[in-house]
Formats: sequence, structure tokens, C-alpha cells
Amino acid sequence: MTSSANIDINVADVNDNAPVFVSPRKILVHDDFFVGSLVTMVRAVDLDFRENGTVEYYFAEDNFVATSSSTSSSTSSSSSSSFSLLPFSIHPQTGAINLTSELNALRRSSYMIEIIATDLGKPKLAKRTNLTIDVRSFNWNLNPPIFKERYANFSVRENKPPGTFVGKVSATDDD
Ligand SMILES: [Ca+2]
Ligand SMILES: [Ca+2]
Repeated sequence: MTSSANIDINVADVNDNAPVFVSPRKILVHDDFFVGSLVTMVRAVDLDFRENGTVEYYFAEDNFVATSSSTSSSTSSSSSSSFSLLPFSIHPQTGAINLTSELNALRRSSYMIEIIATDLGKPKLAKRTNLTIDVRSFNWNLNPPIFKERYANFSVRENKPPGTFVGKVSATDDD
């Protein structure tokens, strides 16, 4: 005679992994991007389950994120109205970084943004990274000349006078 029983085993996940950034730390944008354009996506992975492994993203300077959730927040009534001076916004759930105002490479050619990835565990675990966004002028000479022949081989007799035509190397420039 055999008997069976269903046993529910609740294995409580411990929030023992902090998010780890896996997206590039440096990107290049052109300053003709429209306001609202997607600039890049930041991404961090977290090996825990459910809330412990759910990651949200913030700019460090938008300091409304509570990395240690039990800080006394009695005097932080103004924090919700602070807005970023950066021309970028970040979507907490997707990590999408969008342009919020026009870029001008001549005015500022690089931004270093500190980004926080935090999970939703109790307590939360967070990690920071720096994202560098380099801004190129739209009219910049983006395409340096590229030699068509990777190796140009010419043979020339050693007794030819200086200035003798030995061959032609062609280069193209897409600008
Ligand atoms: Ca875990
Ligand atoms: Ca975690």
C-alpha cells in the first residue's frame, strides 16, 4: 500500500544578490537627437527571485531613492519636487534613458551620470555605476578617410630618382 501527499515547500529567497550592471558604461550620441529620443538602455541583473530580484533604476542625483529604506525621512518634503539638471531622464522599470532637452556638443561634450540600480527586497540592495555619455556635433567629420587597400604594396627600383610615380593609394571619405 502506498500513499502520497502533496507537500508545499516554501523556500524563502534571501535577498543576497545586489543588482549587477551589464550595460555599456560609455556611449556616444549626436547632438541632433530630438527631445524624447531614446538615448540608451541601462540594465542590471539580479539573481534573486521576485521582489528580491526586481531591479529599478535611478539617477543618483535624483536622490529620492531610499537605498536604505529605514532612514528617517522627516525633513524630506522637498525631495519629490526636485528635478534633474541633466538633459536626460531614466525610466525606473525599464532603464530607458531619454533625452529631455536639446544637446549641444559645443556647449557640453560629455556627461558622467551616476546611476543606481536597486532591487525591491527588504532590505534593498543597490549598486552604483557611472555612465559616460559623449556628445558629438552633428556636423562633426565622423568618417575619417579609409584606405581602400589595407596593405599598399609597391615595388620600386632602387635606382629611380626621387619623385618617381610608384603607385596610387585611394581613400574614400563619406562626408
Ligand atoms: Ca537569493
Ligand atoms: Ca537582489
